[in-house]
This record gives sequence, C-alpha cells and structure tokens, in this order.
Amino acid sequence: MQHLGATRSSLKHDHLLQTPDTFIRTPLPGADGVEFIVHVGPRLGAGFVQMTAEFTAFGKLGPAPAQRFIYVLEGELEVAAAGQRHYLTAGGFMYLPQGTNHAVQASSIARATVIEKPYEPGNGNVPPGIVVGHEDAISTIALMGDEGLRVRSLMPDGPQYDFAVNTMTYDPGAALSMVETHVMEHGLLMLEGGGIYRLGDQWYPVQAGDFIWMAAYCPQWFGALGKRPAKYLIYKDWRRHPLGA
Ligand code: UGY
Ligand code: MN
Repeated sequence: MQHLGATRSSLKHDHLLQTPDTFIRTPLPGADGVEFIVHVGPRLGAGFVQMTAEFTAFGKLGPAPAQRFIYVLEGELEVAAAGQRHYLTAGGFMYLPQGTNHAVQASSIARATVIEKPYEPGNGNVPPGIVVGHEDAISTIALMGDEGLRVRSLMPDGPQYDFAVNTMTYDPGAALSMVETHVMEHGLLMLEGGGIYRLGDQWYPVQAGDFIWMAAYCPQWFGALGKRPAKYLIYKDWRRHPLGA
C-alpha cells in the first residue's frame, strides 16, 4: 500500500525508529531458508547488530561472527550446541559465547530476534558460558519500586558478560520515572501494546512490531498508553570501561 510517503519511521543522529511498513528483508551468508530484517549495526554507529530472523520450516541460521543472543518471537527453534539440543518456543532464549560451534534450525515457520556483539573480555578471567532459558521462568523486579513497571533480566549479570537483555512490562499509564541519558546504547523491540517514546527531542507514538535504536546518551523516556500492558525487549552494552580497557 502506498501512503504518499508517510511513515512513523524516523532516523536522527542519535536514534532510529523503524516501523514494520519500512522493513526490507535480506538474505545473509551461511543462512538457508531465513530472511533477515537488519534493524541496526555498525553502519549506523552501533556496537552490535540486531535483526529479526524470519524462518521458513527447517530454515537455518549461518555461523555467528560474534556472541549471539536469540529470543524466539513465534514458532520453535532447535539449537544444537556443546553436545545438547535445546528447543526454544516463544519467550525462550539462548546466549552463545563468541566462537561456540552451534546450529540453529526452525522446526516450523518461526521468527526470532537475533543480537550479535563482538566480545569485550574485560579484565576478568572467567569466560562466559552458554545460557538457555525461558522468560516465564524469570522473576520480575519492580523498576525503582514501581510495581506497574516490571523488569526481567534474561542474561546473567556477571563480569564475564558484556551486555544485558531485559524485558520491560508497563501497566497502562506506567512510565519511566525519569528521562534517562546514559553511556549504554539500546536496541529495543516493541513486543506488546504501545505508548509514547521520547527519543532525543522528539516524542513518538510506538506500538508492537516497532524497533528502536538509541545511541549512547540519547535522552529517552517511555509512557504506556492503551488498555493493555506495553512490553518491550531491550538490549544494552554493560559492565565495560568506556575506554575499552
Ligand atoms: O535499562 C535501561 O536503561 C532502561 N530503563 N531504558 C529504557 O527503558 N529506555
Ligand atoms: Mn535506558
């Protein structure tokens, strides 16, 4: 459908709002039966790649050039790694440290968020390990004591992990208690509901299906609107010195 050039998508120097009407699919090397919407990556100045992988039945991902985090949106993925097979359904996730030999294949039509980031070792001597889980098994934390804003941390928090992936669920009317401006960048996928996202000096209506990238220091705030909760999956780089040391 042609909308006379109108879209909510917007690219500014410190943020991107990418709405589904502007998604373009691309194949990637090594993958078979999978199309990718590459939402963000180094070409935009990001230190990570985030994409939506759309699998046909038995579609396979190619090898990961970096650490890989997979969160299943729909369908089922079979992931073989370290001599074990894991079956991930919607809300299931897996983290594979850089260099982990693994295979990802869809059992049926499936969709997943895939985040890849070159590993920054930090100065610890414990290597990161494979993580497998399901969001439903993770307890929620009320952000700054607000029971209307619940956070689940999908990645373990330890010195060996250099990024975090959380889900955040806002009851209707719940909002971040402050405009955040921080050194970490974010990749964000709206999973449910909607609201208003402040990014830089702009306020945008956003809804399930939208993707947002926030560069380091991009002023950000969200308030949920509507009659059902709003929920998003959010990535941030974490626990590393800004000088890379
Ligand atoms: O973890 C965060 O920085 C999160 N509170 N940011 C956000 O929701 N935009
Ligand atoms: Mn933030």
